[in-house]
Amino acid sequence: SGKRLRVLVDMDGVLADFEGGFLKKYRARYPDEPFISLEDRRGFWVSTQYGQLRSDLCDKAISIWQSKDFFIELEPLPGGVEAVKDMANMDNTDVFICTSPIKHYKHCPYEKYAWVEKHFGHDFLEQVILTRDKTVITGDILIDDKPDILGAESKPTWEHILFTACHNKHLSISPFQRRLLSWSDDWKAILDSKRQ
Ligand code: UMP
Repeated sequence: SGKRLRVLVDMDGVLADFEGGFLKKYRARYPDEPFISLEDRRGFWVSTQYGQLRSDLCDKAISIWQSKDFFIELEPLPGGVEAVKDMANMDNTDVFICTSPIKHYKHCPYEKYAWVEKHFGHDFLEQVILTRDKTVITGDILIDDKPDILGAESKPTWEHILFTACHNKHLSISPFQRRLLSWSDDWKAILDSKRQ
């Protein structure tokens, strides 16, 4: 009953394994440089933590995700693709993949579309939203691993569900914020809680 539910699902760190893909390619390209294990990751920005480790490592980290084939070769996170396909097939439910491309645009936006086509099929490209500001996109729920999602709209329409990732799992969040621990967690209950 009631109106349709609109779910926005982030890509990097929620559907695609950005952290794992980064670490693998960083270690392959810079085998003699120090690195941060996924267990030791803190803070959303990989480049910031590498810069704190040694200042020149910030640019080395950035060079990894600016490279051709970085985004297309990211592995899907467990259960994510299946969950989003299930969600998209539910009654009264619209799902959009809402993702922020990097400003080095040579490969990333293209490869984000190609990744969605590869894992969801060509028709699902209709559901892709590329934006650097998710606050101006309307929806009921935004499932995203970034703890602070800010932008031009100070009162976004969506409730942010924090998707647990290596960099945010130790964060204590407001008792009003909800988490999705993984795609094995009860995402259907979160959707149902927002239905009229
Ligand atoms: N990103 C950076 N620097 C980092 C980590 C990630 O630029 O240290 C990029 C990768 C994604 C974007 O393109 O930021 C994050 O997008 P969302 O997950 O917020 O959609």
